Amino acid sequence: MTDAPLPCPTQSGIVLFLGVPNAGKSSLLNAILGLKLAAVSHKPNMTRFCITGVHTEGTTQMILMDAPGMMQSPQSLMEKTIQTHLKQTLATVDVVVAVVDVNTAFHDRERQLYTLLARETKPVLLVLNKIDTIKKTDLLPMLARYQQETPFWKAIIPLSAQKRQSIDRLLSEIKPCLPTGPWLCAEDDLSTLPMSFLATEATREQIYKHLHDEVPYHLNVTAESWETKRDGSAIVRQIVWVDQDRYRRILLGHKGQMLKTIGEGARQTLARVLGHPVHLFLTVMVDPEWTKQMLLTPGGTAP
Ligand SMILES: Nc1nc2c(ncn2[C@@H]2O[C@H](COP(=O)(O)OP(=O)(O)OP(=O)(O)O)[C@@H](O)[C@H]2O)c(=O)[nH]1
Ligand SMILES: [Mg+2]
Repeated sequence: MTDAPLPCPTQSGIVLFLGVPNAGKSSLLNAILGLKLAAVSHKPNMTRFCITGVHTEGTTQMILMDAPGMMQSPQSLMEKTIQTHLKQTLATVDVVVAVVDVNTAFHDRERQLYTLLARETKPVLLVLNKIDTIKKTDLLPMLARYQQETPFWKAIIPLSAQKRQSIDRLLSEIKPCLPTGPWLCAEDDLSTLPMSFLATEATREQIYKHLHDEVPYHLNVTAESWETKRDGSAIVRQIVWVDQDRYRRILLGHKGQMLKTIGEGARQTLARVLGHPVHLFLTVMVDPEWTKQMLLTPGGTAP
């Protein structure tokens, strides 16, 4: 009689990407998933809620959480709420990946991150992102300085999220840190968040891309309805909330052309992620209280 082989144990866990605004956390999530799930912008504070992505490979499943950027001194009620939620999230995850832009590696605003993580008992990894922007000879002294000044990292991984360099190395360093246990999601799940919410992020990304710096911070996008047609396409309706009528006019643009451009960009992103055609309809509404509504209904659901 031969013994049947033991079933291969599965591993699964929650991995949090933490870093200051603009470090490249959302780009890293997208690079691992191989698709554009999280909104990316050159303007800081793009991400307002933790965006999750599910990466399943072999026997391992990682729930990746792309967090809002850590702020030294949050000002508004919205910023303060986001930062409190961020610290609460840190307590619930299995692994922390600190994401740092190599160009700002030892700036003051990064220090709060190192101080916070030095106290952490769970595995903490350091990603040095955007290595495509510096000379290789500048990297070695930086690595040495990290090892000397902040010796608590389980591993330091220099990579480029944008160029998708060394992403496999990061995944292989995360894997041994994950607990053994059943998967938390189905094998083909993309995210733990509803697609209707992720779709609002695609629209917000396009608004950040096309409009003047001032406007994006004065708006929110919420999901209104999502209808799947028999031919597999989706009819998606969203509302863009602004707090003043002048922002509504900027969003609409001349003869509604700006809103049309924004909608077309978001529609294309969504169609790529979903793998089927999308018809996206955007409405702009004015509500001076939209930030309060957003805090009451986090996750971007319609107020
Ligand atoms: N050159 C280069 N640029 C990158 C890389 N990764 C991200 N970026 C750029 O850095 C900017 C910020 O990227 P995001 O991914 O939005 O950064 P984030 O950390 O999620 O920012 P917040 O959500 O605001 O906290 C964008 O313009 C990205 O294209 C990289 O590896 N190389
Ligand atoms: Mg982000």
